[in-house]
Amino acid sequence: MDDLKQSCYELSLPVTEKCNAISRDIDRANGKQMVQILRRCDAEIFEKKINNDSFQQTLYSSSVIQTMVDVAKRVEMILRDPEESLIVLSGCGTSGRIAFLLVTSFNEMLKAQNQKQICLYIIAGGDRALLTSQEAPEDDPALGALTLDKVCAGKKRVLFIGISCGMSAPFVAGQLDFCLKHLDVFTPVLLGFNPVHMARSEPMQNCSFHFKDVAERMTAVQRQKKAFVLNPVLGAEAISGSSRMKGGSATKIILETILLAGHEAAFRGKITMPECITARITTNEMVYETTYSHSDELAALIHKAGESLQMKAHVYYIGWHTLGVIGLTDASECIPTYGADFDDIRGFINNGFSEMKNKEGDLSSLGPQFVIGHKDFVDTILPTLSQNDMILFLFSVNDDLHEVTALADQVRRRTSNLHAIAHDLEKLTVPERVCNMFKTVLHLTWSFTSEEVNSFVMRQRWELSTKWCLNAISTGAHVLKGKVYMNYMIDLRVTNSKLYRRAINILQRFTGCAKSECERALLRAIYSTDDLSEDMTSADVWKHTDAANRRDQVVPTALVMIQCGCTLAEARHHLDCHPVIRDAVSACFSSSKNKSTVD
Ligand code: S6P
Repeated sequence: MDDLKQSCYELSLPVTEKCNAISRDIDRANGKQMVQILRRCDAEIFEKKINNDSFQQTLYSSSVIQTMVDVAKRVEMILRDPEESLIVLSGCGTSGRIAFLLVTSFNEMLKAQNQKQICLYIIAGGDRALLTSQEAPEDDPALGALTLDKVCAGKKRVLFIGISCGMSAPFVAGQLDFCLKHLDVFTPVLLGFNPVHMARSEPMQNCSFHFKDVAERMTAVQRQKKAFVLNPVLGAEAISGSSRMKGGSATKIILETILLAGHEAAFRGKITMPECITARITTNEMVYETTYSHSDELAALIHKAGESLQMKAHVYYIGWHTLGVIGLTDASECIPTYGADFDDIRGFINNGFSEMKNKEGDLSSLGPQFVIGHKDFVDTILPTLSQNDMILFLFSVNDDLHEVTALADQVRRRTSNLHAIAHDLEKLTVPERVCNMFKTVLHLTWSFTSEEVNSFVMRQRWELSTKWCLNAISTGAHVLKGKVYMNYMIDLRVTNSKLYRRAINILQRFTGCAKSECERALLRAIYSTDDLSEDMTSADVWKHTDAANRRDQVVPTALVMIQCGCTLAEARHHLDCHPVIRDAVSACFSSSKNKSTVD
């Protein structure tokens, strides 16, 4: 694509789908360079201006901080008068998983103080989506509204926070629309990371409105403080569209800040001021600094995980308490993001589901993806563990270190490929004999005020830091495996309408062809034919994504077909000859370049 065409094309994309110039060459980077690239991309979360554009509001913008203050005041109101009230956090994929983590932690905090647990999470696809990829329910606005209606039945006051990083999920749009129709009960909040005019404007399943419509209606109602849109811009993701990274981190930072501020106001009489919100964000910025200051160890862990995946072996995260949840979340995201198998990167948590405290309880009967306890790891994985498998322990000094050492001991009897991310405190460090059990230890020592020690705040920072590390490790490992071309995950699974659009965008981006041509090639790959029937071309997106769910490599196949002007069979043959996607795409571009030179 020539430069002008390319920049017009980029401009047309919402920020969350754009290609980040910082990570453009991430596919050629080694572990150390990758850490630096990710560090710079994550720094954008806290930047005052993105791309020197002073019109875009960012996390520290006064308008964003003020909206956070306003929403925190709603939290305070509900905490002061919890009878018949609820705070609901809802989202799809990673956004739903972060909602789950925040809600369970916040409820724990309320319980510890003998307060009513008034927080609830909704994740599209139900609790199974906490551990596996359930992308299709994301497309259903009616399901979103229905689920919300059900959980709020009989409530008089509900603060609803709908999270959609890309401001695109129909499931969340349906819920916000429902709230807007019942403003007597609901105060809706939209959390996302695009300007409102970039919210998605495609039609939704059986629906008369689209996401952008809802976002605009929300903005209009915001003037009367009956609804709130929280949408700072964070810059593009390091892997284009992968909102589990910056989007997920910023969701955690923003909502924890709001919930805690509301809590402090309700129970400690601390009036929520913009300065307290800003100070909390700055603390998270320090977590970012501290985490990335361990770049050598992080690079070593990326390298190790990459080696394991390259050898078709596995990476296992063994986490304690909420660090276990962070591990499970990161692992489950590799399935939709990188088309990974569920056991390529897998997470385990102490005490399994009883530690998760999810709504639907023990899901282990649903299949091997739902087997998540340390004991399950010992029973099912440990006996077959090989030296190529990487094991990564995630714990803090507050966890049961006897348990940590006992399990590490068991693992060491089978492999030395054992590493750890360990958090401790200046005044309470993880003993050296524990650290010595691991080959690489990313050892983070934190300084907390005496008020913060043993508080939820401390745990939240460890979680965020661990999230940054694991995102870097799993992203880096898949890049090293050759799953990424430039900073695009080309071999994405086209399992919902957002991913269908992204697939067409990627094809346009790399071939420079018209949208219609790219869509035809994509459909040929999805329906596995060179001759598309009328039925196929006229079907709606949901039919396409349903069919695409059962096919492998649809986007690479379409790309090769367009680029080389070849048949489906020829394209598949080309991909079979190059098992590494990055090499397949490079080879296809160089062969088509040579061909056009000869022509
Ligand atoms: C993204 C992740 C997805 C998203 C989900 C919701 O890295 O794989 O599961 O979280 O699609 O996206 P959004 O934009 O509505 O938060």
